[in-house]
Amino acid sequence: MMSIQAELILEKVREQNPLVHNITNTVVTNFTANGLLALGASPVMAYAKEEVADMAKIAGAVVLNIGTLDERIVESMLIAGASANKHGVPVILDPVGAGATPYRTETAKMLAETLDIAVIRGNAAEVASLAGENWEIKGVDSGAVRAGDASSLSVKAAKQLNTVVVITGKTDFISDGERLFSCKNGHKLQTKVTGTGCLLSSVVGAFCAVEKEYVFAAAAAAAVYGCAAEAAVERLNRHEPGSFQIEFLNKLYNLEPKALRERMKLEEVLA
Ligand code: ATP
Ligand code: TZP
Ligand code: MG
Ligand code: MG
Repeated sequence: MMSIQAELILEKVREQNPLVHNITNTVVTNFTANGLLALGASPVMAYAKEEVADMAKIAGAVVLNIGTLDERIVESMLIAGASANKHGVPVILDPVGAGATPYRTETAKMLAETLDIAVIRGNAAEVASLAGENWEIKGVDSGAVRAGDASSLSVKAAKQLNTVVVITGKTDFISDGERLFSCKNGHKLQTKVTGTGCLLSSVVGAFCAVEKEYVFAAAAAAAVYGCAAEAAVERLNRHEPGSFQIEFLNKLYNLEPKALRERMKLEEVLA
């Protein structure tokens, strides 16, 4: 059973300060940029079709997030993704709301089929819709999910889509179709702040920029992220979303290796 060096990968992000090119949604743009900065990465948001190929080429990772889609964004995503693929830059896909409307589902599928995607990160219903299954979804939020279902779905989707898949929820599952990791870190206050899933997808991008074994990068990102959330909650006087959001950014910034070692609940499980 493999143990993942999350601490070392986090250290590399902080040292190397990778450029993460995000084509993301209008809801989470500022939170994503601040979260990546706090973590030690260098965020850039660039959408114009005239420049996305050039930006993707020099980035450490490209994150495509379909949260507030339109025709122009899709065109830019295809150009950025093709450039990233050509230059060996990992592409992360967040299929926000796939399954909720046909446009989202079809666009997410088309991106996953057209581009070489390193990691897909979504909730269970979103990933299910990419794998051709129909799970309950309301807007961008996942319906009730049983952990057993999400774990086998992550393996199935990773095989089918030939990529690493991260399904988040109370327990996160990370699989490349062969190996499967579970991560039990995190706090339910994360579900009360919009963009915590989207930011995680960009954090996965930062980790993939410094660790080429993408299944390890993605698992480490999920663990670091969940541990930062737990440590943030411990600093709150009251468990409320507004102050949690701020403390969470603080903990992405200053989560210490020792705290990570002590908290981390990341393990390999049988696929
Ligand atoms: P959704 O829209 O369904 O909330 P999302 O894209 O926002 O999906 P989440 O599944 O909420 O993404 O995951 C974001 C982060 O929150 C992950 O780090 C995940 O581990 C954590 N998380 C989500 N739900 C819980 C929970 N009930 N308890 C602990 N951590 C959670
Ligand atoms: N609507 C379109 S995108 C978006 C909303 C509310 C943000 C979703 O963010 P997350 O990270 O999936 O909670
Ligand atoms: Mg959420
Ligand atoms: Mg989401």
